Amino acid sequence: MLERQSGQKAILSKRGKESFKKKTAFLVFMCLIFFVSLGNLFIKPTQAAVGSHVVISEIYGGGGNSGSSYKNDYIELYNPTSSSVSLSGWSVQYASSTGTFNSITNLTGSIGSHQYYLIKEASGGGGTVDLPTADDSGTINLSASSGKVALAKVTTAVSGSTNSNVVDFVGFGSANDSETTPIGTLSDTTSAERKDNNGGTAQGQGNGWDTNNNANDLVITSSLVPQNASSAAESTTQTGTDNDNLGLGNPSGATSDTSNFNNYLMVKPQYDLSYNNSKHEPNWVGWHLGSSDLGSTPRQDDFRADTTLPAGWYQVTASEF
Ligand SMILES: [Ca+2]
Ligand SMILES: [Ca+2]
Repeated sequence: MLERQSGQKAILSKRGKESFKKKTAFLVFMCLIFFVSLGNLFIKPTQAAVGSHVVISEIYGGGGNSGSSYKNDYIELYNPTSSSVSLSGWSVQYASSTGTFNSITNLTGSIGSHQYYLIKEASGGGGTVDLPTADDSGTINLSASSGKVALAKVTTAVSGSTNSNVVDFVGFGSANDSETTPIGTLSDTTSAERKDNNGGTAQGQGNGWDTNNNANDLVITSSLVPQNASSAAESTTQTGTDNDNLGLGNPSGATSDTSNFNNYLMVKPQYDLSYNNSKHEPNWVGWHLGSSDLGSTPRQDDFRADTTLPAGWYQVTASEF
C-alpha cells in the first residue's frame, strides 16, 4: 500500500498532489463519519421513538364542562404498527391523580393498521358538539385536569404503569404515576395529544411517538381532534423538516413498517437510518449536527447489538464488527 502510494505520487504534478491530498483527506473524513455513524448503530440502544404497539393517542376530560364544545370526555387510541390489532379482552382504565384504577371501559373489535379508535366516555352535561361516532363507549368521568389512563390487555383493574398487562400509560397533571414524567395539567378546553410519527405536532402523520416519557411524548392542545375507526389511516412515512435528522429528506422512502424490512426506518435521538435486514446494515444514515450536540465525550468503542430492532430480526454483535 505504501509502495503503491509513493508510485502514484511520483507521477502526480504539484497541483495534482494537492488535489490528491484533498481527495484523500476528504475520503478519510467521510470514512470516519461513516464508521462513527455505523458505530452509533451499536451503542446507546434507545427506545424506538414510534411505538411498536397500540398507544393512547389523545385524552380529553373536559367534555360537557364549562367552556367545552364537545359533550363527552374521550380516550383515543392509535395503532402505529403494520397489522390490525384485536382489542377483544382489552380495556381502557382510569384512576384519579392519586387514586387506584377503578373505572374501566371494556373494548371490542379491532384497530386497523395506522388507524384510530375512539372511546366515548361520560358527559358533564354541557357542551354543544357530539363526538364523531364512537367505536366503544363507557361511563368513565375523567378529571379535566389531572389523572391517569391505562390501556390494558385485560379487563381487570391494573395496579399502575408497571403492571405487565399495561400496553400504554399516560399520567397527566399532578398524577402520581406515569411513563417517566406526566404531561402537564389539562383544562376544560384542552386535550393531551400524542406527538406525530416524526415527534412533531403535525396532523395527518399518525400519533405514534412513544419514548415512554409522557412529558416528552404528548403535547397539550386546544385543537381537539377526536378520531375514530372511520378516520383516515395515517402513514408512518416520515418526512424531513429543518434541523431534523431527516432535514435532507428520506432518500429511499423508508417506513417504520416491519413488513418493509429492507428499507426500515429507525429514528434515534442522534440520527435516523434506513435499515436493511437482509444485509444487516443501514442503507443510509441521516443526522443533523448543531452547537447543542457538541460535548466532551470521547469516542467509545463499546459496540453493542441494537436491541431496538423488531423482534426476530438478526442483531449484529460486537464481534462481527
Ligand atoms: Ca408508552
Ligand atoms: Ca386525535
